Amino acid sequence: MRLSQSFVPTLKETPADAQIASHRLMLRAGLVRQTASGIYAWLPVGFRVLKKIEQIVREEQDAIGAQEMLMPTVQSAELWRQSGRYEEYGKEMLRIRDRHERELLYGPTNEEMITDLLRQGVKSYRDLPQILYHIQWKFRDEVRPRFGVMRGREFLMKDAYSFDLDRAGAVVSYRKMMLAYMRTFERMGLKAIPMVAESGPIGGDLSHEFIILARTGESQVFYDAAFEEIDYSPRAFDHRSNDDLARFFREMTTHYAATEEKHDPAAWDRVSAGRRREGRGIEVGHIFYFRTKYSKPLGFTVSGPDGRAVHPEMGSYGIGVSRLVGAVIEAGHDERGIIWPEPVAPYRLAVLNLKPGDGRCDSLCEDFYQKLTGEVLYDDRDERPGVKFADADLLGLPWQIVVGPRGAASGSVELKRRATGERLELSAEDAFRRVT
Ligand code: P5A
Repeated sequence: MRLSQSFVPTLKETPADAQIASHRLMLRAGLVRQTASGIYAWLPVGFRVLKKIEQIVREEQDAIGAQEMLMPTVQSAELWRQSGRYEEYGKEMLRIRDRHERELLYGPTNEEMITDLLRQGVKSYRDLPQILYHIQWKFRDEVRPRFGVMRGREFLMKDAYSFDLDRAGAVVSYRKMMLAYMRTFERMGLKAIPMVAESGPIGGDLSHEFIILARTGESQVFYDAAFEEIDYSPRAFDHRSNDDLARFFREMTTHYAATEEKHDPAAWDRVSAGRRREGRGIEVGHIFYFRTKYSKPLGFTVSGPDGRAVHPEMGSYGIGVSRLVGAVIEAGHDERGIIWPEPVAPYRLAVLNLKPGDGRCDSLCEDFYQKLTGEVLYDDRDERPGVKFADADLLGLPWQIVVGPRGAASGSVELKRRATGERLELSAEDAFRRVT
């Protein structure tokens, strides 16, 4: 992308109303703009990051056999009356009336809708298990939307739903999903820790929150250093073998980890002093096993092996896709700007042309741009070098290639690694080799 022809409205000043680093940086780097309280437009660079995160989430869901689909944002109140949540959800639900005075709502989650859809097509235990997911916008009328996209009113969620014949099956689905979550967050360069959670308005009897560590996180967390050592790569755990899944689940749940609400000082005392870790965290995912909480009131049954009707056992599994953009920035930035982990960076490298119009500079830059199209943000603007350096650090792409007239005359460029600040003077060919 050529910066001279793009809409990347960076800001020099720090926006006054943004309280945390990720919010400030997302506004300053031109990733998002607020259009109404807690509602954001994703500008081109921010949108690319959102899509990259979404794609990693999708690949890890597909890897455990979850099936992607898409449910609408607007739902009818009907099903929510049947589950009893229409009243229960309270003011957080955005209620809408259509021209015929029918009650609709902008979905805060989709348990009712997915249960209704499967009820219409799944009749026998042989059709189970099923895991379905979609990546769709949600609306929750939060009392105090804040921290930018981290607590928005409209936000993008990956929500998956599992249906099993019995408790044993549901537990397998739950464990598969937990393993998929660990891999998902790791691929984004994040260390996530599953913590036993309250299940809140989703309900249920088994629930974990996934917390990533960041200094500015909303909740205080306590955990055993053992989490830093667990290897949950496909090499270590196979998601198809029940033994592997059980072993993985044991590893993830026998070590102590808790948010401040659930913190148990007596259990904490039993973690050896050298292994105790404290920090602050951001909730990026939340999974629930709630048995027949929705299949029962919505009248969803399948015929079991003995011919009797059974309500499928369900779980639901959420990842805050748009929140993750903020969370990744909270976990990786410095005073100059964002430091993207490679897998979610909007582009792999920035090419800074310090003297557009200079024949050698232009041709070296064009060369990089042509060879790596799609992965290059090319700063070809007619701006001072200082502005380009500042914007490149602010935008935080993993690599910068700086092309100035002096080096260009002899075919050399400067390669900078954003994360470390390390710079190297190299021939254009060597620089190209290093970034690819
Ligand atoms: C699980 C999937 C659910 O809604 N139903 C379907 C279950 N869980 S949850 O914990 O309430 O939300 C899942 C994840 O969504 C993110 N999230 C938000 N992100 C941005 N702004 C918000 N206001 C917001 N609320 C929830 C979180 O990452 C949460 O873990």
